[in-house]
Amino acid sequence: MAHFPDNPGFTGLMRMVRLEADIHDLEVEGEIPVALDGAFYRVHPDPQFPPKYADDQFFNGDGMVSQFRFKDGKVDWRQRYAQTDKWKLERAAGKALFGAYRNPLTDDPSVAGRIRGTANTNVLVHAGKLLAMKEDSPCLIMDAETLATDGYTDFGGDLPISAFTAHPKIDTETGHFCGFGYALDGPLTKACEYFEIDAGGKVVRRVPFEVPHYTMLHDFGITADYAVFNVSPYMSSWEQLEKVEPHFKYDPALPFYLGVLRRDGTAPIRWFKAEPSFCGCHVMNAFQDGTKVHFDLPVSKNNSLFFFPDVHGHPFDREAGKTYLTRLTVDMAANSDDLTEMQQIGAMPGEFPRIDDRMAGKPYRHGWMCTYAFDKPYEGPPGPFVGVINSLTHFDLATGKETVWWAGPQCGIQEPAFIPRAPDAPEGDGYLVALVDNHITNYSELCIFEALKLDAGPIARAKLPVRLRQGLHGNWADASRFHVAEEAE
Ligand code: V55
Ligand code: FE
Repeated sequence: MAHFPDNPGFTGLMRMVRLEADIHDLEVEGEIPVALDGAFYRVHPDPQFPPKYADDQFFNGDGMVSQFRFKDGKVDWRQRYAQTDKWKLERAAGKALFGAYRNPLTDDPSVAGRIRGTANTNVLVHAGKLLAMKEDSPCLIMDAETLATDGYTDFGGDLPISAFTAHPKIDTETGHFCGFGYALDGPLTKACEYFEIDAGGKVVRRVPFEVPHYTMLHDFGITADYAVFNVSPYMSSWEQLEKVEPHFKYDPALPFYLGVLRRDGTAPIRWFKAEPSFCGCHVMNAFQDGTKVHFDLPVSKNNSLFFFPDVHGHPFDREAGKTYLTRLTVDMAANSDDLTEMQQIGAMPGEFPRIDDRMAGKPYRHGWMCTYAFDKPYEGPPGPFVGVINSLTHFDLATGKETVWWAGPQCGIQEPAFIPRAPDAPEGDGYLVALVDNHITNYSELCIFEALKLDAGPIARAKLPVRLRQGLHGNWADASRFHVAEEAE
């Protein structure tokens, strides 16, 4: 009997979905662009079994991957669990064996040393495979068409690391997949590695480095020459893991750091420091301008993730936790390692920043985020993520213009993704897709917008007969990328 905890983490708007299904030809309102041939993939945490701890973190749920397959103006939907080693071991046992989020001290002895990953954070197609990622574990491989799980990979032995980021970047100049791993000498260690995997799936670069202290190294940015890492003042300790407290806590007394590493590994990483610190998590983009490195991300004065509590016990400060798009700039020619140049570049607060991914690492103009239109009414039930993530905003960084679409009083929005109109279309010329969840009717729909005309509303809505759980990240892949191109004979 699956008795899930009777608390707001698992009931109401946070109720599990646990549904693996196929729907051929979703109901559509409006017109799906006929030329689109590919799939939008996204993932949400969705515990297969009741957790061992009733207060378990949302981030600990098993990865549930959704695929929206676009072809000939139709959309098919498929949803499958990422069958991690954890998922298989627990399926065989009929119950949870792994304990609290990122806390191996809480696991059943029968799974000691097994990979704890949930593959619940991001899904992206590279080298003909769907990669399902969780930053504490190796990379899980799935079939881009069927969503069948292949298993964890170490890339033919070329990347034997214990952890693989969930926020890779594709450098469109080289076709390289750029990523990193952290805590590579074991839980809470400072050892990290930057790596690149070419378009054929071969590991071509490995550059070790260390963080100033163990932290949540969640996202990063690339530029033509550099990999750039943001360290917000999140920390952990064996003491808090022994007490089964949250894995991460926020210590405002720690500095904020920006680490700049040459992608070719020819110089040690350089850490720029800002005090007093601030908080940033997801990265919109980074780029170089001469010796300067610009790094754009939503930033708040204090902790923005309420479920990672303040280390000194201060209550969560909603106002200081509001994130605004901000440009951090460092000069690689400067002698000082102080990070002092910081400019707010967006007015709407929000998170889940995206770009036209072809612009990763380059000077760019267009960005999109989920935003918080606090002046709008909300009719849904209360819940941890609710009544807040209610709009999508396009940021034109050349003109400063912001264009907002509000999803209405009943709805929440999940992270968008950009789809170019054609492979060679100019930056921003294409579509934005985002899941819109109705908290009253309990249905989700995938909304498709003209990316530069959000205020016109969706041009099409592909409708699900269920509401998906709040998710994390996802990406579009053209059908030509579902398999590696055959070598010409
Ligand atoms: C994040 C998400 C995670 C995680 C660590 O958004 C950080 C940040 C979904 O899992 O494990
Ligand atoms: Fe993330």
